[in-house]
Amino acid sequence: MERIVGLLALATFALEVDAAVAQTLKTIKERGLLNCGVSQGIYGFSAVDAGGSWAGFDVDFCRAIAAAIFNDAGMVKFVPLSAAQRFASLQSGEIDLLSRNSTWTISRETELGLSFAAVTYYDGQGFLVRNARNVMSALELEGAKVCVQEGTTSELNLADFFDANTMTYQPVKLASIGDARNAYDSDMCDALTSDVSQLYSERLKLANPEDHVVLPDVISKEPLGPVVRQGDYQWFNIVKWTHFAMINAEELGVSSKTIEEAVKSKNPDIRRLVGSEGNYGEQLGLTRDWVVRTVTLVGNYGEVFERNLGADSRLTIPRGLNQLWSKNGIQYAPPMR
Ligand SMILES: N[C@@H](CCC(=O)N[C@@H](CS)C(=O)NCC(=O)O)C(=O)O
Repeated sequence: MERIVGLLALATFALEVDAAVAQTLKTIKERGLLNCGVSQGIYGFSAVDAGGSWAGFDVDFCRAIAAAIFNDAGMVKFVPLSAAQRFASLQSGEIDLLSRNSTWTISRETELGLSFAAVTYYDGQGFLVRNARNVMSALELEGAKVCVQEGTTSELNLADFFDANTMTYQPVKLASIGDARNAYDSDMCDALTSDVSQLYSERLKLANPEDHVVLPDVISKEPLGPVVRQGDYQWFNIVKWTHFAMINAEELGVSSKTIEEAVKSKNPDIRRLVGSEGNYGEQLGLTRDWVVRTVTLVGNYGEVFERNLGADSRLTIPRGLNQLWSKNGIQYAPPMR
């Protein structure tokens, strides 16, 4: 008996703890808006388009979460953040979610009290240089002045790369991506370093993009993904499983164009994904049809990739590592059952 009482007490305690920490979703619902931190302007990831709306891969991830919660992908307040501001903004509660080309590293979890929920984009660091410099590899950058943004993994990897290859360099550290690009464009630096995807995007903004090339060297692993505060497992799961649901949707051929058939499908994997079977959405604190909402209003992973970064965009970045595991990439989602 004592044991049962003990267990009940433990269960009640667990529920109380759950209720105490599972506040993020509740706060967002009460506010009627998701506060989502994005970068200040990286074409393809998060930038304000000609019509004045935020657009991009990271922006669409915020919208996917808003769609799952509100059945309205527009219920997002985008908060543009520099590299140096981004984690403090999440820690202080100014934003609910950080979706801003941020690299998953151990110290960002152990020192900052944050958790990366998924890897939405597998990237690596590279260098952008002028064609006129006539170099084929980053190993030829001895003595170069390199523009880099402060407070990033790029700054740290840059130092490691030159050290490891016993080469000298001069870092030129800038606070914003705009400053870094302008410094490079006005010849203050011989090279600009950042995540390769961002270099492609920055290249488009230079005065003469065709005069610049992204070198083939990739000097680091940059797994980029959404970040939340530690302690709220419900919110962590919503963010993580929204990404997984978008991957699973692509794998199962469920897209914004096929969602109506998917809802009527007899395939058990699709039935569980769209909520015709099982109750995973409600278990997350959402609705049974949360994935239908996300896929209808924003798309599956492949649609979001192609629209913002791939074949349907100005960047035309190949899927590469971000292809599904079943097509030789490494994007892989656990099953939904
Ligand atoms: N993935 C790296 C780099 C991320 C980063 O902030 N890169 C810069 C350089 S392109 C950037 O995105 N800046 C955009 C901004 O400041 O809005 C990290 O997490 O530290």
